[in-house]
Amino acid sequence: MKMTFRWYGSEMDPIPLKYIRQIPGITGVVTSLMDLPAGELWPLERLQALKKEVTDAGLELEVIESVNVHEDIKLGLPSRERYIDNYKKTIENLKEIGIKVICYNFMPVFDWTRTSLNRKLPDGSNTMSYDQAIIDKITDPQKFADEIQNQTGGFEMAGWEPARMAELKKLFKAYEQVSHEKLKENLKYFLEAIIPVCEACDIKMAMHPDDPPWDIFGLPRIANSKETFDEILSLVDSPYNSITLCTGSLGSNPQNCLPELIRYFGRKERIAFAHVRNLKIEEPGKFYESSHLSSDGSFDMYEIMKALNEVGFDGYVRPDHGRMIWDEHGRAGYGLYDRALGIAYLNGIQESLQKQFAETKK
Ligand code: DNO
Repeated sequence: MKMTFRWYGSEMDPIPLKYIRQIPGITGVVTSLMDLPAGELWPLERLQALKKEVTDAGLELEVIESVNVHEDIKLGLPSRERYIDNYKKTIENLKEIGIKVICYNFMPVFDWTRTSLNRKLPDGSNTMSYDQAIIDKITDPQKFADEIQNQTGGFEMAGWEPARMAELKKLFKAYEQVSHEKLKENLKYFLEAIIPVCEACDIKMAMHPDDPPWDIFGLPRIANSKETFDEILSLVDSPYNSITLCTGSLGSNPQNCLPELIRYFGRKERIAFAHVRNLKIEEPGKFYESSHLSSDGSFDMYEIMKALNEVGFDGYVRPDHGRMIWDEHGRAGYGLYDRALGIAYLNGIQESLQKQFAETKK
């Protein structure tokens, strides 16, 4: 497996590539052109410049997170054709710079959602948290979105693009016509159009699960369990239609057994990318993002890494949401320090697992 780190680009991320290069075991970064609204064609010249910047820093660039899907595609509007066309051309351009995996999601309106970006933990660190009871009381999603954006410390939330956030009312109205079934049909339509291009370009689409893994604000969500992902993979049965196995997203529903999901989809060779992080479930529907350490959260990180090794996972992995520690000022969940600690910890588990596997083979 290749250990990577999410980076938002030199304009949008306070962490310089040279710092990332110094994290032990790192091979590359996962990034995107964050300033481009969903649905735009990604110009080849910009991608070439990005590639050069990353490789000049001694890092690889093989994964994009994310090429966001325009809402009209998810809504199944006639205007989707234009955006699908742009998506296909973007895939072709990404091939030119050696991209192997595109992480994306199909969540209506909101990407990942938290109810606080600044919850103080007893050790003095700050973290993000989620409480369904707070969401259930919200009558004005626009007000909620504004409040969350006020907590970002001046950074744009990934996946909460300003263009999308400015249209919340209109989008909520439009989704009144979209059931879970309809959303699935719209995903099938999208995948049927783009997967042949991915096959030709040798780029895997890796769908990110819903975060949290259930419906919110009455909007339909369709990617959050073994059954739903089984269905998604069968919509277009190609190895290029694959999964980003995000432990934090899937695992916040305790009914999702993470090692089991990894074994199940890993054996089918349909996991292209893994986001490995921990969180602490406080009660059903309520959790906060802990450090990566097993004993700090609700997941057994050893078992997660073991399952990845057992299925011979050779894709990309990255640590995920870190806490804000050591007075760092950065993007919620995406500071340098705690994610680097996460990598060091995952590397430690990985080294011991590999030695154990080698021993048993002797
Ligand atoms: C949050 C991220 C998501 C993810 C997208 C993929 O921290 O994991 O924003 O990048 O859902 O499209």
